[in-house]
Amino acid sequence: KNKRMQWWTDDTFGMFIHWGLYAVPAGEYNGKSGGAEWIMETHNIPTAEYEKYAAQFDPEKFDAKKWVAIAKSAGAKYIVITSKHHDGFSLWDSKVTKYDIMDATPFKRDILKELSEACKAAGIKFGLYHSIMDWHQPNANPKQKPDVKPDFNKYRDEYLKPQLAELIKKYDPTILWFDGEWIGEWTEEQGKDLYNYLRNLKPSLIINNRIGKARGGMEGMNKYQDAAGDFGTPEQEILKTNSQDYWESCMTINNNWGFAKYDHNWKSAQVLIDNLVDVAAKGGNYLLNVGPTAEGEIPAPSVERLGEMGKWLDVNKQA
Ligand code: FUL
Repeated sequence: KNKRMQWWTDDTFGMFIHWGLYAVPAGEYNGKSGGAEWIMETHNIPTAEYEKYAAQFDPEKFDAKKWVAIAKSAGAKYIVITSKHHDGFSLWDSKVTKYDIMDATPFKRDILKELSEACKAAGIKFGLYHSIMDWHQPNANPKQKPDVKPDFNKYRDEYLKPQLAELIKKYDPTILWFDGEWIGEWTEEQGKDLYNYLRNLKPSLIINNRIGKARGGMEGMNKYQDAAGDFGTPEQEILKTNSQDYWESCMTINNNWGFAKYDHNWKSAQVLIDNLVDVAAKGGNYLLNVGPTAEGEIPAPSVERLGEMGKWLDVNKQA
């Protein structure tokens, strides 16, 4: 087994955070419910209109220490937060765009900086989710500007890679969790190149299999050998049997990843604990998601359930 992966397998349990401009509409557009972090696509919101959410993103209650304390209370050992989701908005002060937390919002606080520092202080590992698909970059999205021919390689070389280099340099993530790899422009070869590029910048990095194209649907495990990435990514499901391959099930506590005000379908603490136990017994990791509000708070039903998981873990701790 791989030494680089040791801490990750030992840690078993992480907290996923989906946060961005989509927290502002919170699953409602023009009086219609639907979508959360996908709302731009769900309601076909024009870019210029979606961009306006940035001016409203002012999460006064955001407190990185509090979020990290919530993760700790659950017994989670690492955090993975969306540096950029499919909507293309960056939660840190990125040098290659103005579509970020410092330049486009009244908040003007570097969320990744605050959170990475709070994690470090608390002994929680810090990881980043980063979408390859980008609905905001004209070169990555053909829908963007009909008069411009998208140049995906330009997006990859002059935007995606520089952003990732910034993230590694500034926030020293332990995990990079890719997504949005299913777009036609992205290939397994590009995934391998990017993987090597990133490991070269930080050799100890752990990277999911969505950096390449090997993932078989929501089950998330590789369809072929020698695929790019270090671990499989079942989504909203748990493997039926034990696997020798590295894998991590990511799941929501309610139905959505991003905050959606209409979504009250919270799983019970018991179900969440059962899932964690099931995943751990089958040799996997469990990445459990929270979707903070536009005010900067992790919803109370999530906080409660995470706390109950932590209490259960304390009582049932294995040697
Ligand atoms: C999916 C994404 O499209 C969802 O928005 C979410 O980020 C989930 C973890 O991965 O494929």
